[in-house]
Amino acid sequence: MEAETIKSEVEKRLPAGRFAHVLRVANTAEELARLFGEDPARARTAALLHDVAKAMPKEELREMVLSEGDPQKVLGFHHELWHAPAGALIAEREFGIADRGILNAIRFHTTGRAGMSALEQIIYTADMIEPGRDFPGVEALREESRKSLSGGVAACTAHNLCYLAGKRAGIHPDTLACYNDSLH
Ligand code: DGI
Ligand code: FE
Ligand code: FE
Ligand code: FE
Repeated sequence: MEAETIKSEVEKRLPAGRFAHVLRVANTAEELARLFGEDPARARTAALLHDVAKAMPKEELREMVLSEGDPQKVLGFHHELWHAPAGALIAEREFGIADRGILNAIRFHTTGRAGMSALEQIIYTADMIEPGRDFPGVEALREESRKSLSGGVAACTAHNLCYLAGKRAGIHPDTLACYNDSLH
């Protein structure tokens, strides 16, 4: 599927505000890919699809995740986490994406994980630093992310962990593993 076709198919599945976020993530991901010598086209495709499942009803997301047996065990955590593995499945089954690297970038964009590939790091950070994000501290995350991919992930994952602990949210093992892995 061409990038333009993916874009218009994703647009049909998302409210306008969420689709605008997706386009900003796509531009940011392409920019980071160029900066760090990664393939901008793969970054764009992964970014366009990263939130493709975001507007699906909770019960549909649950069914989708259960269809692969919940290997990452996300269903025991907040339903905000479910759209990431569900999105990877939709990208594969409905958009015909066969590139495992792209599928994993979608799958792990919310939690991150230990040992992320460059593409996974690009999507994880682009999602946090896209120009529409305006939470306190985002400017420091932008600076770190443009210096190095691993530094960007380290800054973003530390920020996430504090944010989640601050509201007493359950921390997924991949979120924790991403943070610990970022320390060395
Ligand atoms: O889909 P987006 O809003 O663009 O961003 P996202 O998919 O990165 O994150 C969605 C939400 O998931 C965000 O509010 C942070 C939250 N989140 C990330 N890791 C964890 C988490 N929530 C819980 N409870 N536990 C986690 O480990
Ligand atoms: Fe997301
Ligand atoms: Fe994210
Ligand atoms: Fe997103």
